[in-house]
Amino acid sequence: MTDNEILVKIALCTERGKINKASPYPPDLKGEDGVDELTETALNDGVDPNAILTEGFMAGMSRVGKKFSKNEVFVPDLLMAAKAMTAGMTRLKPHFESGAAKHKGTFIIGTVRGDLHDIGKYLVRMMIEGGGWEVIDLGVDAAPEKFVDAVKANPGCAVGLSALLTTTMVNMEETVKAIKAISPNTPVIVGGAPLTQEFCDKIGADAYSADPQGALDYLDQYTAA
Ligand code: B1M
Repeated sequence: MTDNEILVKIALCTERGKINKASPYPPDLKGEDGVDELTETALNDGVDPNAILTEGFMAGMSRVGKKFSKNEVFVPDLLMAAKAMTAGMTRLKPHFESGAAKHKGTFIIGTVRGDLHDIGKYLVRMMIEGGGWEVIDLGVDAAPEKFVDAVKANPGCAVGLSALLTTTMVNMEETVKAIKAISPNTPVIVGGAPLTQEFCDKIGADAYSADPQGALDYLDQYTAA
């Protein structure tokens, strides 16, 4: 296989959620190599780790993310793509640590104080990781101080807040204010089922996104500006 052929295959397997050879999903790719084996082969063949990230994982995640935004695929499809990408990322990680592959920047994400929902946050995290960002996940029920400490430790980062409850979305305001008080230029993106653009504007966040792809698009525009 040429470098280009293997990258096209990695992108396809990421998009389709084909984790490894043993994985029975999706049925039409049963018995074929998945992202795990293809990434190992690519690295052994000397394919540039940055190309594996951008032309493999990012290309696949971008396609599935756009389809999800248009309701052409659903949460399980996104979860499988995220799992497949995670398998490949595990193989690529040592190359990031050695400096052979570069991140676009650091994104800190968490579900706000009082809120234990983390499935949506996980999808946003995976999409943004697949978009070439280093992601620090503060987990669920994350207090404003936790975000503030993470922002202090990662100058130049961007932040994402998730909330699923009408009773916890109000905790976003306090978190946004705490972040802006120590770092006014840190972009803060908010999302979660009960949120609206109007609420985002009201609490002084920089962007609202209804889905993971929108959050990634905002981050990419922000870094390009
Ligand atoms: Co909860 N829950 N829950 N729950 N739960 C909801 C949210 C609810 C709508 C159910 C209902 O009543 N119909 C309701 C909220 C009502 C409201 O506030 N208006 C509710 C409630 C009331 C509660 C409890 C209070 C119930 C109780 O104990 N009485 C309790 C609260 C616990 C707490 O958080 N303190 C509770 C508990 C739970 C479980 C623990 C059982 C479980 C969470 C498990 C987990 O996450 N590990 C749970 C679940 C699973 C749900 C539902 C069924 C599904 C949520 C989900 O994962 N959706 C939900 C009802 C429903 O939505 N049908 C419900 C799938 C996920 C992919 O979507 O999270 O919206 P979502 O994320 C989307 C977008 O919103 C966006 O991208 C994602 C992908 O498209 N997005 C972002 C999310 N974050 C983003 C950030 C961004 C950008 C986009 O930028 C940073």
